Amino acid sequence: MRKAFAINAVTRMASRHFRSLSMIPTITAFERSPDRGKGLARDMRVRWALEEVGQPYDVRLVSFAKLKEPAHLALHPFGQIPTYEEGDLALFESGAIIFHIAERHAGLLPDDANARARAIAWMFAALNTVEPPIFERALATILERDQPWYEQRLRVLEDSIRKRLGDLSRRLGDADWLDGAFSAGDLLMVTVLLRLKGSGLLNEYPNLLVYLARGEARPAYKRAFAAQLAVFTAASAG
Ligand SMILES: N[C@@H](CCC(=O)N[C@@H](CS)C(=O)NCC(=O)O)C(=O)O
Repeated sequence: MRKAFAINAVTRMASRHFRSLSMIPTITAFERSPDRGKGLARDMRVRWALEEVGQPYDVRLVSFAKLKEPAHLALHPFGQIPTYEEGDLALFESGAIIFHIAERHAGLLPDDANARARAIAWMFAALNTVEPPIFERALATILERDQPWYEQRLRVLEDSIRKRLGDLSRRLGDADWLDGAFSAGDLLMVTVLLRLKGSGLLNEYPNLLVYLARGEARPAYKRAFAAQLAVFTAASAG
């Protein structure tokens, strides 16, 4: 009985492994990214994760109108990108997608259980603690620029961002990555910080500037960036 169970478990593991090797996942991305190819849309982080682990992928481009149609809403309840389809699995939320990729492939999460748990904590920290004020600021600069409260709101948001950046900068110190080797936590943190490029806010934290540049210098990042930029360039030419 016990032997049969073990064989079944091995068969399941082998079939999972084979599926993950043989199936090309499809992700969704904007047909025309509002960031004009700067790599800020969240498909970029998924592309980067897939490039890091060497997993080929297909991309289905989606218009803003299509995002809110039933076919896409069946994949993504909030009508957004990115989504991820792999065989009979459909996922939404960039963090969940990257976690899934990191679980299936080597290279984005350490093998040691405690180090792995800490890397996952950094994934949550990037998305849950650092990204919100940065994203709110980006939205405010687009949607609230003409409002009488704009300057005050910007100041409040930038104070929150500085607090997060100061803490992050202190923790990073002169290390290359947040906790040992590069992980999915760094991948997400770098993509979150990218939105601050050009804001001047990162200039106050030289080690974060270097950290960001270190992320952007990774070959997998460059391939992902070029792929998403190619979509924007083709859409602009057409
Ligand atoms: N928390 C989600 C956010 C997804 C999200 O905000 N996607 C944006 C593009 S980066 C989008 O699809 N916006 C269009 C919309 O919300 O209508 C994730 O990390 O995947």
